[in-house]
Amino acid sequence: MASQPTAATPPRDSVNHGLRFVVAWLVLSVIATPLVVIFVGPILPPGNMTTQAHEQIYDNTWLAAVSTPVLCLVVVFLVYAFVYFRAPKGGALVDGPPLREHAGIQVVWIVITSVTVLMLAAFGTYQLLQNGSGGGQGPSPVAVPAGASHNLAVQVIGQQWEWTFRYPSFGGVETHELVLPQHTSVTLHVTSLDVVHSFWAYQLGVKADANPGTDNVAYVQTRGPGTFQIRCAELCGLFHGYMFSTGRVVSATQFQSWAKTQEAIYKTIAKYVPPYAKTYICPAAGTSPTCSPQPTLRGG
Ligand SMILES: [Cu+2]
Repeated sequence: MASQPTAATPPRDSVNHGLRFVVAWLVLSVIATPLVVIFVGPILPPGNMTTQAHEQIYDNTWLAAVSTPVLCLVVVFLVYAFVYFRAPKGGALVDGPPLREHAGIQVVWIVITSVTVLMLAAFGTYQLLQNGSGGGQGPSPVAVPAGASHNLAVQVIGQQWEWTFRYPSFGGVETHELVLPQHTSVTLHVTSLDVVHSFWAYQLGVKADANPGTDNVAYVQTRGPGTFQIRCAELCGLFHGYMFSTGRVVSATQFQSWAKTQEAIYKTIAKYVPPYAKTYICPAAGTSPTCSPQPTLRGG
């Protein structure tokens, strides 16, 4: 039904605001998106210490690129509304014409947002399946990189409130520093002695929950050399905020030399430490063949 202009519903002006808005949004998006990819992409987190972290930067760059037009939409809408739909100075505050449903806009909106979300979900799943993307996959990983059975294994043990690292291929040596050789495929076995922690090695691009009685596996391929930050990312008690340390990615020669030194130091205390096992707390006696129940020897 054609509406007649009344005092309550002022006549529509001749300007096609919709078209002008869409053109302004498209122009800004076409300019802003490549600038974000070129200048913001390289400084996005988490870092370049592993292939997985490097790929996460790539993923984050994609996310930033896809969300740039959305940000432009909001900015253009705000600026356009401020400029063109302000109440005239000194004029009466008059409400605009009522908004009615518009099937075309609704369909376009649903299609664009659905395609965007589904595309990102498919992209994320593909990336995840390539090499695990640095995430903890539990005791039976699905996304296993090629040749993972030859990886350097390192166990990450969380307890209130520190991290310990064990190297089963170096006599089960325990250290308080995580040192990894450059250009090496590493399998991280993350577990806990008490409550739930989360092993977050920022520049390695690794985040894996440390659950008592669980061997949570994550894969990384180191790059480096350099240092990386380790934090607990799961509230685990009073001193959770102090549960952090620094790790290093070093050359293969430096790693061998460091590991041999640690092994020599460790020999004197090895008899007091439980033998290397995938977990140190059994969920229930005899339910797991890899579980070696130990009394709570470590850390008192
Ligand atoms: Cu914590």
